[in-house]
Amino acid sequence: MKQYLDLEDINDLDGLIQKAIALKSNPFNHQDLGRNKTIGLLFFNSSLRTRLSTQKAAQNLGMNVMTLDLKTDSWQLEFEDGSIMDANTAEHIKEAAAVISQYVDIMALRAFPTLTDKAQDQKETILKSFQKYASVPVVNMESATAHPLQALTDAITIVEHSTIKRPKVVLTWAPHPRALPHAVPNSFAKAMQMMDVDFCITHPKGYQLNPEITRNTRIIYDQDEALMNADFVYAKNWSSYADYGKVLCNDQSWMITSKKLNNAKFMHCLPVRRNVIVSDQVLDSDQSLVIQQANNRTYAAQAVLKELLESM
Ligand code: AN0
Ligand code: CP
Repeated sequence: MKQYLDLEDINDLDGLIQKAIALKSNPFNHQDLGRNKTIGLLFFNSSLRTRLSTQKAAQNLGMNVMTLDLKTDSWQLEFEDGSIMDANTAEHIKEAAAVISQYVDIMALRAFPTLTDKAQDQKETILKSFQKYASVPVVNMESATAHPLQALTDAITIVEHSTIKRPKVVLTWAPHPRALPHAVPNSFAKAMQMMDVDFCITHPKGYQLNPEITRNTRIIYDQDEALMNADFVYAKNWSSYADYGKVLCNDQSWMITSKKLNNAKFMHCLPVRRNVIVSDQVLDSDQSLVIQQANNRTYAAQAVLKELLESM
């Protein structure tokens, strides 16, 4: 593996899932692989899980870790080519990415979408600019349109907890007071399309995800119908894609309750708003996998970093 920008960078998803599960049993088996190698974790946005689990994954492989909060601790970056930089931006991505590449062997980046400029978000301007001007592999820690470390985690969790060969997996939209990105549902949908699962998506009208991503997936507008006989229910809020970045409805009847979940397992990437996205009763029950999911973030990241280190 030369980079991890999206699910397409994975050659063999089933193989990578098995490698992650093996690392979970023996996390310190490859301590020499990362010796004298450094990863730089670069954040434009907040994070709890991604920051700590990626650091832990790198440390398990013997790597050194440096973290930079680009929003608060560094210079404001310019991404436009040929720009006359006489306003707020102090440093161009050309220098920034080239300089950081001299300090690190792998660069990992978190950069959320604007949710106002659809064209810029869809082009992945920030992630792609780092990749263009960096001379080291780049890892996506959630970009404008994708969260592939989360999706790999979710795939691992489903494999670990499946009791049948081809489980039914439902991605359901759930209400949230603020406009949220499409990255998590996009990447989850892509991962499920790569796996042998019975997958469908349910959301209110107006919340269709990018049709290029969901084109082969069943969309069911009736949540109760979609949830019927589900083995895994993955809840997530996202803002409208068609009416870009807008919150069109906040219908509380879409919140996941014990009655809706029935016998399925509950999944969410976290952070989750209790009693908005999902009821306390579900989150506090044995049917919730959210804590196990968050644990798997370490082994998903470790599997990816191991592949990158082995390709150097
Ligand atoms: C982010 C999102 O929805 O993409 C990060 C999730 C991992 N969530 C929030 O901003 C609450
Ligand atoms: N799931 C996830 O990416 O969480 P953080 O935003 O806390 O990193």
